[in-house]
Amino acid sequence: EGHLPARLFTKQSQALIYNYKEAAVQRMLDFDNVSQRDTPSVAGLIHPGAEGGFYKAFFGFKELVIPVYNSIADACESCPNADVFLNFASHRSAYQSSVKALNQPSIRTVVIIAEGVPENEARALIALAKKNNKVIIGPATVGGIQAGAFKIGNTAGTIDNIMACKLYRSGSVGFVSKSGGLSNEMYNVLSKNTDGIYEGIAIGGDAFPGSTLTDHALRFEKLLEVKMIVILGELGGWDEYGIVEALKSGQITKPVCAWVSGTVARIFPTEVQFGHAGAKSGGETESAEAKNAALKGAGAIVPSSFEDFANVIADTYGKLVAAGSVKPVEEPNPPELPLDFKTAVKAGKVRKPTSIISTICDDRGEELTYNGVPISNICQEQYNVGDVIGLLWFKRQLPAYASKFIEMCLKLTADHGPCVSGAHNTIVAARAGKDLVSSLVSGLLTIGPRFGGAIDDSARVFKEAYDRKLSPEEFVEGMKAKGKRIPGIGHLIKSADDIDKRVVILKNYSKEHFSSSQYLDYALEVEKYTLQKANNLILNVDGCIGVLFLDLLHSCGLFKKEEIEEIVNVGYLNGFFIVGRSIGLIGHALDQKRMRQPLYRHPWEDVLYDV
Ligand code: Q5B
Repeated sequence: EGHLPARLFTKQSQALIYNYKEAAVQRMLDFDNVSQRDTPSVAGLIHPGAEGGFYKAFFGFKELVIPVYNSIADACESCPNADVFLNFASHRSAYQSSVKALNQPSIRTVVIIAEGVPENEARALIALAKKNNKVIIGPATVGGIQAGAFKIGNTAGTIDNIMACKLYRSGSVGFVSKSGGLSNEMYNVLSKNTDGIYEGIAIGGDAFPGSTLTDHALRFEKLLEVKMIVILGELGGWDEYGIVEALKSGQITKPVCAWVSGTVARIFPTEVQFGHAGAKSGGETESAEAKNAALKGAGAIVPSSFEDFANVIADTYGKLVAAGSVKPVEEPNPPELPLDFKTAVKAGKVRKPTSIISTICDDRGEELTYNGVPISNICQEQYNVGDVIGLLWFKRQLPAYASKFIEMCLKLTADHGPCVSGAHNTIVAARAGKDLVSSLVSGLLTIGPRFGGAIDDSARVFKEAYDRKLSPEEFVEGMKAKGKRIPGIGHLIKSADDIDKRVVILKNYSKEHFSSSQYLDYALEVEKYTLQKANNLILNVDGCIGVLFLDLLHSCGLFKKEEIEEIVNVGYLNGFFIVGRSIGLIGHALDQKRMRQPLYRHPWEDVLYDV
């Protein structure tokens, strides 16, 4: 004991954080800000196994980019100024990572947060630290803080607590405790009864702490800024007797206020294990009473109970002030820390226009809803894909025959062989080694005015022509005069002689279930006219879906006139071909990949070279 350097931290100290916790990083940086540090106390983060990169956090109002390293050695080499290693590894891996850190020349202090580090490993780490001249704080610790200079991880809790306890500026008390939780309480007590702490350390509650109460009390004795020492011990172990010896031998001369908690243990008839691994009521000498008595006997100022601790501290501090040993602190004006946006929103302190409006689903509650219908209802009540499309596209519950019609459209357009534009593109992309989504998208991109994808346009033109009461001849010749083809008319292989079965199925279904067929009837009159020109100018599958949907929208009684206009103008209906054909395109991509098909090259003889 007594081998630790007096000064562990300064206002320039920097840490590397292993297995970093985002909240702890931000709390350290917020502390830096209110302490008016010029440099952030976090030099780098270590995320073992990650690819490296950067992590963004706030340093005051500004965002800071902190490098992330994938090994301790890399981090230490890149950040030679960082001499504190803050280890957030679990109790399972704290040993290995701490050994690596203790072997780094640039690291001086290793803080081990994990609780439950095996005692043999803790002892091995202590031996290694001694050998390499390093300092360990922990295991099972929250860390420590040098007021206004450097804070370890979550020590002292939230920024509100730091402000309330004035930890952003230096006081004159050196405080050391076993418990991290109680150290937060003591920062409060000390801020009210003294000018606050110079430094506070929680050594951790294990039976074998990396540094002891005595180690830190001896450091405080050497630090000129520390005028009095406050110690909060606990039952179990003999650490407090080191302080007794140091007081007796004159190694500690500064006033020491001490309290050993755990006096309650005497009311239990048998040995009691308290929260900390080291807090065990063992033999008589390990009891809180015995240790308090020994400390008092050696000259420490010991209260009669924990409740009286604050009075004892205030009294001791008052005497130092009266003797002129402590000069009143000049209160700095710490910068106000901006509220985090999320915190401010939660507290109802800010308002901000939203960037996105969504009216179709809500994923914020316990259960996702599609247009207000919980997904469990969708499954339990046997909603089909057509019903889901009804909720998410049309924002209403469609009648069963309509949902079934949508499903038929999806099934009938799912595929039309490998030779059509979409499938061909998908096959070529898959054979070029592209992934599933690229192959799918390559096929989907052909959907448009010529290849399937003429549904919306056909609904638009047939609706306009019918609503304007154009005769089929006027409509067809009018389009021709404008140099336009009629969307939904014509097919490359299907004709009046080789009818498209898909169209037949859709027409039959509509006859059976739809209460009106005005647009279909009109389209069939148009078809009669175009078939006079060429027998492939049939009402094709796109055209048929387009006009049937017009009939459905008009006859189901769920849509107003303006809503139908909007559906047609916005262009909902190609969605059926896109969703349906995606099924087939995925099938083609998988088919090619399954058969390990090589790169496709179109044959020369199939190209007319006319250069
Ligand atoms: N003529 C589909 O053309 C095709 C006319 C027309 C008036 C028309 C053509 C067209 C509109 C777009 C459309 C969806 C390119 C089709 C689909 C999905 C698919 C595919 C599959 C699947 C076929 C010959 C004469 C010319 C033209 C005239 C042609 N179309 N007149 N309105 N619409 N349709 N697309 O056969 O006087 O000689 O100059 O663009 O609805 O893609 O299975 O393959 O599931 O994957 O090459 O079913 O109709 O006709 O260019 O030789 O023209 O007919 O003006 O007259 P063709 P062309 P003229 S469903």
